[in-house]
Amino acid sequence: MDLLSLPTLTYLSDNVTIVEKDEVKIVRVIHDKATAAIALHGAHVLSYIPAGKEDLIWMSSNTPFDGKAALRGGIPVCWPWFGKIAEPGHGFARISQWKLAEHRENEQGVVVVLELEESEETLAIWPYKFKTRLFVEVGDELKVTLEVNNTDEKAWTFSSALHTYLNVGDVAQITTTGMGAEYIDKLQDSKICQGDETLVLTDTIDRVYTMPESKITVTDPVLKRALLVENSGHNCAVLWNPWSQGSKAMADMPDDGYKTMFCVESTIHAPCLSAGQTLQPGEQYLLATTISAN
Ligand code: TA6
Repeated sequence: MDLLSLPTLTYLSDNVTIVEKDEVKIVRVIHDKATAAIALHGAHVLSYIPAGKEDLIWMSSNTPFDGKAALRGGIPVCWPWFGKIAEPGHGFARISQWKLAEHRENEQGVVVVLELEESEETLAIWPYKFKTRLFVEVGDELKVTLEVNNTDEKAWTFSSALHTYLNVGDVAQITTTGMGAEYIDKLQDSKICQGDETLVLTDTIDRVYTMPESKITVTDPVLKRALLVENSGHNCAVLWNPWSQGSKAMADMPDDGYKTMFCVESTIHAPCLSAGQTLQPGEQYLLATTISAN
C-alpha cells in the first residue's frame, strides 16, 4: 500500500496521521524504524515496512475498502470466533468499526491502540458484553496483541486468530519450519496428520498445527529474507494458502494472488462456539503475534 501518496485527513503527531482510502479510515505510522498502516475497519493491519525492507504483510490489490466487507490480506482480527463455526465467518471484529484509543511514540517506534466494545449490533449476534483492545507496536519488529476483557456479569467463551497474510516472493519457493509435526487437515475432514519438519508448498493447504514451536520461520529465497513469526496466547498455528483454484474463487483476490502470500496465524482454535478460551467476569486474555525479517 502506497501510504505516502494518501492525503492527510487528520494530523495527530509527527509520526501518526489519519488518512482515508474509499470508505475506510486508516491510521498511518511513519517512523525512522518503520512505516505501517492500520484500518479502523476491523483494526486491520494493512502494511508493515521496516526501514529499507519490503512490506512483510501482503494485501490484496482488489479488496474493496467499502467499510463493510472484510479486507483480504493484512492481519484480520478474527474474534469472538475463528472460522465458519458461526455467522459471520471469523467473527464480527474484523467487520466492525474500531476506535483509535491511544498512540504513543519514542525513538524505538510507535504504539497504536484501537478499541471495540459491545454495541446493539454485536449484542444481536453474540449476547455478551466485552472490551477488546488491539495494541499495534511498530518498530524494528511488528507486535500485535489482542487484549480481550470480559466486562459482562457472566462468563463467556471465545476463539480467535491474528490471521496474518505474510508477503512472500514466490510461495512455491518458500520453506517453512517451526510449525511442529501434528496438524488437523481442514482439507481432509479434519483428519489428524503428521507432517515433515520442513514444509514446501505445492498446492492449497489449510492446516491447524497443534504443537508449534515458539518461532515459525518462513525462508524466502526470492525476497532474500527469512520471516520470523513468534506467537503467544495461542493453542495452535494455522497455515493457509488457497492456491490458484482458491484465488480464482475469491472475488477480492487477484487470480494469481496466492503466489505472493502465505498465512501464518496465531490462533485459538475451537471446534464450536462453546469451546475455546473461557473468561469469567472481569478476566482478561492476551493473544499476540510478533513478526520480523532478517
Ligand atoms: O485460516 C484459514 C481459513 O480459515 C481458511 O479456511 C480460509 O477460508 C481462510 O481462513 C479465509 O477465510 P475468509 O473468511 O477470510 O475467506
